[in-house]
Amino acid sequence: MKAYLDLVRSIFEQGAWQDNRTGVRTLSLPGACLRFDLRQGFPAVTTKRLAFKAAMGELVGFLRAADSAADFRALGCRVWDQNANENRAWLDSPWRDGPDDLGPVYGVQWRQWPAYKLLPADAAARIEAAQARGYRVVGPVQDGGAPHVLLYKAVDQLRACLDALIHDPGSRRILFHGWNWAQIEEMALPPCHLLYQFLANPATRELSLCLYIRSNDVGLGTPFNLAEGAALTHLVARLTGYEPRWFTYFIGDAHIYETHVDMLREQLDREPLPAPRLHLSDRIPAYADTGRYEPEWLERLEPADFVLEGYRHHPPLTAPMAV
Ligand code: UFP
Repeated sequence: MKAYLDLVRSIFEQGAWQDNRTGVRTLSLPGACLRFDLRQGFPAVTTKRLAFKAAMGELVGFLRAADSAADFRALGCRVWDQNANENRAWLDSPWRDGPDDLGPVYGVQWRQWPAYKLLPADAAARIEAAQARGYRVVGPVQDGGAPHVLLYKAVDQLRACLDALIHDPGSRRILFHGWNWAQIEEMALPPCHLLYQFLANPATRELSLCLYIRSNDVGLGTPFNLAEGAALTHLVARLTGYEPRWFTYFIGDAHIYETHVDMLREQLDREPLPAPRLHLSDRIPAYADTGRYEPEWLERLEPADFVLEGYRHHPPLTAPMAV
């Protein structure tokens, strides 16, 4: 994880202090990129202890379209508690539906992105085409003084990516997105990691991921987000018949909170240890071996299906999360 420490160092060297909505200042660097060869090991931070189980609990919550902090807690992940129940702006929001509610965050967009079509009532061919793509008629409506039909479907973007990896792997359009403009205000936290693009090479049987994160808390968020992105690449590769290869991680606003400076300076004084390896439970079927495509494993997974092997790390370090 030298790449992580290099990022921390470059923020200390080139970043500038900035105010933000949390009230805790950050040292920010606009634009950064980390790249990992997943064949060489799993990108777990070693200069402190990575909360691996909690990270996998969060990832499994995303895969199940979790929308409440209670769902994440049940999976062993408490990182959503504060965002659900302590952020003043969210507590006052008309969209918040009681304690623990998060709104349609991450996984809801990944698995159930709401899509609507408003079509003229006489556009029979288009209405039929939409229905053939899974849209159902919500009802007749008037729009602009003319009769229309409103249609709806929940788009399972992640599943569509897996389908494409099976049926059209050379495609350069295999991606899912979390930034749904129509629902941003309904979320406890607008997505940080928001654009995931899978790149498959049927010739080498390698699967790569490019991940874009608009805003990243480098002290607490980055280690978590790296682990989740890499684990997702392993999982998708297993289910679609590939080996995980390149994981490229793009950051928009890469920042260090003022309250994390000591923790990160301490980590820079520590020598990184060799990367561990990720073992995915044997119960998750490998498409490469079985030839059977079983995307329903996306929902069946448990956090314990991800096991980190040979993980050596320096003593744990903690710092408060800015909410
Ligand atoms: N943050 C991350 N990774 C995440 C996540 C949040 O680093 O997966 F959900 C951090 C980034 C930032 C804050 O410090 O949370 C979000 O604040 P904002 O929306 O103002 O960028």
